Amino acid sequence: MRNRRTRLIAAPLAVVVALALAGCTQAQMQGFLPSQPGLTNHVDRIMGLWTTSWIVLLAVGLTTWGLMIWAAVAYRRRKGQTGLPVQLRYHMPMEIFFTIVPLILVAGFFAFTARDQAIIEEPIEDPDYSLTVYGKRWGWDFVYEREGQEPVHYQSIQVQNRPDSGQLDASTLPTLVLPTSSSIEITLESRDVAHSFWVVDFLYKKDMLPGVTNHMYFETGDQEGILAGKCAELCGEYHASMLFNVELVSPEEYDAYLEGLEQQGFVGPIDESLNTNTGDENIDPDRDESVDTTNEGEGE
Ligand SMILES: [Cu+2]
Repeated sequence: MRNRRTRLIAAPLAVVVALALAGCTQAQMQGFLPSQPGLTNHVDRIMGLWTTSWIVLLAVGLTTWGLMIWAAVAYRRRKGQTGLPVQLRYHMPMEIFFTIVPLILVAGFFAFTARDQAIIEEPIEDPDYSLTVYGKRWGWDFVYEREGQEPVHYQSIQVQNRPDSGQLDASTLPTLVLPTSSSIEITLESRDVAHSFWVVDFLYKKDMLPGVTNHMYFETGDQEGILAGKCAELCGEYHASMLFNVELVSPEEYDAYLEGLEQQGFVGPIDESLNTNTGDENIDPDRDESVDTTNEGEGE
């Protein structure tokens, strides 16, 4: 009897699971995250953490909802019943169960998140390419380091709107060029207020804070293409148009792009001397001391 019932449940369940997995599109397999496997050395790991978490949470949710519905139906008030049903209290096995299981879940999520975060944040000692990105209201500066040569740079202004429609003019988006199949270190800085550097398909964003230097490290895959980037920290009136493109090109094209910047005269580091919020340690000692140098009352 028991075997038969198990088979009755197990067979259709196996069919459903097999069909669900076989029919999964790539978008479903990666939990609808906007990326492609292998785009960087981190995206597969991030997709794995995301989809596994969802599977565990859905299992918890289905079990909990199932038990709630079952309890409501099985222990409903029958005809002729009055008063309270038998009350269950201090049921130790059950209390231990609903204390331990959530603890295991939280500890598990924490452990896997901490493990993946540690791997993603691990610095690359000798990256193939290094660059610095400055966030500024409301654009981006890109400084490309070169071995044994002065860096070259690309300085953007704010994205423009089309005069006819008022819509954003995509042709004025700044473009960050990155080489494929390379290890890359990006140093993140802010020229004024808090911004956040987000390449959507990298499934990764990191704060750009005035006076703080952050880093991100990754290896690109061999896929070329254009990706969307944006500021992910509300930074003022035109935050929403603080967008950029990331163009993934072969290392040869990357070198040629840097060469082109040099020929246009964009040589030099455009460093923190261009910052508009320099912080106390950088204040020019010759400046007029009678001027209030604090930010108080600026309403930022
Ligand atoms: Cu911003």
